Amino acid sequence: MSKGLVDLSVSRRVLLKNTAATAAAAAMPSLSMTAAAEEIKKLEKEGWSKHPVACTMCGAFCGLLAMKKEGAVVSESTVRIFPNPGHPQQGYCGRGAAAMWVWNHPLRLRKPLKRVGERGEGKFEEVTWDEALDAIAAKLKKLVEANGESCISTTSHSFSGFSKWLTFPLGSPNDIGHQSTCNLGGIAARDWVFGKGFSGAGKLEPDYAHLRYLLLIGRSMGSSMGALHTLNEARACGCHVVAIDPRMPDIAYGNADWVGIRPGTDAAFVLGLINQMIENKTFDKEFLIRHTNGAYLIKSNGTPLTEADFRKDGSTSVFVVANSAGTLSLRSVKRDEKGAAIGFIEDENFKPELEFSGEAILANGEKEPVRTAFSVLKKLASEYTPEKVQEITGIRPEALKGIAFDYANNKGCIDDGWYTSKNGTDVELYQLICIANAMNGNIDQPGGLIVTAGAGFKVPSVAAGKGPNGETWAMAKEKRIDKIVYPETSGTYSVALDAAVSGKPYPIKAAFFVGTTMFHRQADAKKLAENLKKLDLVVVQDVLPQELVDYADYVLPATYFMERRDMSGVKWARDGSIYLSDPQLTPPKGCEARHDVWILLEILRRAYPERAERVGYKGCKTAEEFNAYFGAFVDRGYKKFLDDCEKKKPGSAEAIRKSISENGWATIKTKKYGEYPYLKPFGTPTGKVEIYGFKSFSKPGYAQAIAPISGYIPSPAYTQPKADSNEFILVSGKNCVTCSGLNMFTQPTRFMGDRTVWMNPQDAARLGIRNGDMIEVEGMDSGYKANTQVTVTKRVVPGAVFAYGFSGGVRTKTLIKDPNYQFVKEGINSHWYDTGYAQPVVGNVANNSAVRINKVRG
Ligand SMILES: Nc1nc2c(c(=O)[nH]1)N[C@H]1C(S)=C(S)[C@@H](COP(=O)(O)OP(=O)(O)OC[C@H]3O[C@@H](n4cnc5c(=O)[nH]c(N)nc54)[C@H](O)[C@@H]3O)O[C@H]1N2
Ligand SMILES: Nc1nc2c(c(=O)[nH]1)N[C@H]1C(S)=C(S)[C@@H](COP(=O)(O)OP(=O)(O)OC[C@H]3O[C@@H](n4cnc5c(=O)[nH]c(N)nc54)[C@H](O)[C@@H]3O)O[C@H]1N2
Ligand code: SF4
Ligand SMILES: [Mo]
Repeated sequence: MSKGLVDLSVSRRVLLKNTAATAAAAAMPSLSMTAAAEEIKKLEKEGWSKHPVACTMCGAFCGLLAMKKEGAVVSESTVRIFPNPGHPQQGYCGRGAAAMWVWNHPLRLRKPLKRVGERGEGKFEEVTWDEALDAIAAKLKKLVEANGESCISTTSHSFSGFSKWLTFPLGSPNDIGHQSTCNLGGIAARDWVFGKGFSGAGKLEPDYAHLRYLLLIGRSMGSSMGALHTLNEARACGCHVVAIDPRMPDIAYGNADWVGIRPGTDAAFVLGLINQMIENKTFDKEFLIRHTNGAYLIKSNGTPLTEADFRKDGSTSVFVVANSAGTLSLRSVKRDEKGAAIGFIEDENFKPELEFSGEAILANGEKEPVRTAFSVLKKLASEYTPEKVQEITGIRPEALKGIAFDYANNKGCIDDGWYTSKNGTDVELYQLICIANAMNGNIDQPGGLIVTAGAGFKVPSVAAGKGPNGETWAMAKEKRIDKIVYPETSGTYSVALDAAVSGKPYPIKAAFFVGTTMFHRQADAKKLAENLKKLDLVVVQDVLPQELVDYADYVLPATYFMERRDMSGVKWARDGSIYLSDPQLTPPKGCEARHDVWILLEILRRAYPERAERVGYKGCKTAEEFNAYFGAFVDRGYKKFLDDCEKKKPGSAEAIRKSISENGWATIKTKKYGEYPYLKPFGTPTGKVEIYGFKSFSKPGYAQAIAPISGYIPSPAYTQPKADSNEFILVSGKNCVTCSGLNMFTQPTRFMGDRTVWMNPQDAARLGIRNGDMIEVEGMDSGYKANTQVTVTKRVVPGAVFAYGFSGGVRTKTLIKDPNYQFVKEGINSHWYDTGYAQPVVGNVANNSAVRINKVRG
């Protein structure tokens, strides 16, 4: 052990002691927002009413509080937005604060529109709801009759809870989410390391409130306000934050460090970090032996040694470890009669060797060289010396060593990421990040990467073949289309778009876009436009005239979160909590916006009344009638939830009801640390944290696509730029004031938004470019050219340029006439340049791209 490094056997004891302190910390109120709380109180005294809101200005569902001046005309000054004090995911960023700038926005979609020109031309005429809904329903019916239900698709960003109300009762499996452009890289990585049930959004999270040291690798934090607020509690107690990013994220304006990295090279950095931990013996050896598959034996072909290898009737789910004497012991997951993992079958007294290598005698008598999974990791990591890491990433050896020291010494955590659709190598990267967390032994421990507690709150809803009132029906026989191409995806909508052109694996004819920009979401804007033109029916439900509307046959004005009631589990919180969103606003005068689900169910009812009845829907004329129909599900879910809570703990229902009515949220279940995988198995084949992913061997072709563990792979998604030339990697990301599909249209964004491209002074000097110059951004792979302004700043590393996503570059043709809103057309959209490359098997896409920066003369 090197001098000065912590002895982990000691730190484990310290950690245990810390658990008591942690419980106390959990009971403490979160960072006080005194000024806001006082202002809220003052307004209440003056007769303003409180309305808790789950914000979807960016789709993170943070807790806000809308204060409404009762009796006054609704406007930005009579409905004021605050953080909801004490909320487990307390929001309030520049975007959330701008929520009321959307409500009566001059560009707000107010009436149903019917396309009168070509797709993409943006020529529309206003029609009535009946005209629009009847025409869409008739077309839908025709398409279903000719092609079957599966030709109808829906997609969304934050509203898949809505979009599925068309596809599922219709019988189509094709409600396909946005994940391939967002968090799919991270989901798949967690699937590989922690397994099914532990990979979805919010299930595994850094224990933000109790972190001692946080490493952010391609995670800006400032864009996810609720988590940042919680993290700030830990920062106030001394948690140090380091961001590894090609551009300096806002969080580094405070006491956090920024370490610049060449885009797409992060795997080399993480392997270098793991290598340092192994060389300095600062990794948690005990944790690796007991709670990961590090000691499990691997054969020469890379597959795990199982009982089936040396016993004819042996199982392939029973794995093998060896001790230093070469004695073998078997390990497997204990399952109940339904197959659910409930524990481990292993000899606890057996001491496996973490670095064993030797020969196993197989059932057929042959000798097979074996070594442990950890040995494979160690060998791979050993190639990533600090000097090698510098060569690949540009990070200085001292910086790597310092981070490795602090990370181990503080038992830190590496954020497992959110937006993870960058370079087409994201699954492997986030897999390594999960493994590096295991190296620190801080899984499900205070201040580590934890399994969050769920509240268990469910509202009766629609699923494939199942209605909210217990109805059942047969779905179309086809599998969800993206799952055919990418079996491990949780949503790759580009497959549906491609099928509109190719008819493969089967034809898609109609697309319903329920709250998603598409042009700012989806890589390869050119292909998107072409695909949209090939569909037989395109319907867009939105609040504002995104570029996508120009391709719609019908544009339907939807209400937004400030105008509807909703109740659900708090998304990004350690403790299981529920929220009520209760803003009580109606659309402004002259705006005929309707609830997204009403729109979808009306279309279904007009085409197939009996299928709408599958979800108990017989038609609602007014918004009130619909709110009664849809709200009844929430009420039923809430009542059942309260009844269940009361049964489990008498008196709890009243406490929850009180908390919900006073605060808009209630915490139901407190997180218990140290459960996974100590007492309960993860969802992996071994039930352990898999530092070597056995999932790679679960299906043919998987291991070729996603190896059990990978080294640095240069991005296959774009042409690698030449060094010291005018070629760059274009990266994007978000910030805490602007840049989201809704927010990009608001007046605050006009003045605070950054629609420029950032370039390092070193590159700018070489190219003769000055701050504020106009430059031409030319796609090296796409060929697309557009001009924009440049910001010359040290906040981006040499060789990379940065532009915010959802920040300008809107090309809507006719619906944006107001001179005050021309600013949304400024700047670039990074999807003009990326290639749409998706990783095989998983289907996550890469949004980074390669561009040439040309100086504009004149
Ligand atoms: N402003 C804003 N905030 C949002 C949203 C929004 O639309 N707008 N949406 C919400 C959603 S849907 C999500 S998923 C979360 C995302 O929340 P985060 O994941 O925290 O935020 P991003 O800004 O997307 O972070 C991506 C970071 O990766 C960096 N990056 C790009 N390429 C590379 C690379 O190759 N290597 C490394 N190391 N870094 C790289 C970018 O510079 C950026 O700082 O934000 C939520 N908050
Ligand atoms: N270059 C680049 N690309 C990215 C990212 C990036 O950082 N950089 N981020 C990626 C990520 S993480 C994600 S999640 C995706 C997100 O991509 P999008 O799905 O486009 O996400 P949003 O910004 O949430 O867009 C929401 C849309 O819904 C509309 N809307 C808002 N509320 C409602 C409502 O209640 N009903 C209806 N019908 N419409 C509504 C808004 O006006 C807006 O058009 O983009 C991905 N693409
Ligand atoms: S991060 Fe901001 S915009 Fe996004 S949900 Fe939270 S408060 Fe709203
Ligand atoms: Mo996202």
